[in-house]
Amino acid sequence: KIAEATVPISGMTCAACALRIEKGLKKLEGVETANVNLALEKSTVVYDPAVTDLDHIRGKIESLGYGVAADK
Ligand code: 9UX
Repeated sequence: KIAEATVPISGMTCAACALRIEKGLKKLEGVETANVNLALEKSTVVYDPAVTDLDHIRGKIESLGYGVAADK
């Protein structure tokens, strides 16, 4: 069963930031697709919970240099 999560992201300052994060997330094993909204400071990630989880997804965003807020 595929899951979809909304993950808030802080620290994005230009459109290329959003694209960097999208590309990074899509490279994560288990991530089907990822969309990052710069204006709304959030991402929507569709993933297979049997393969990856929110900890991995958040960790990837942080490793790229951005912040991840708590779940809303
Ligand atoms: Mo834009 Mo973001 O020049 O890491 S790519 S600020």
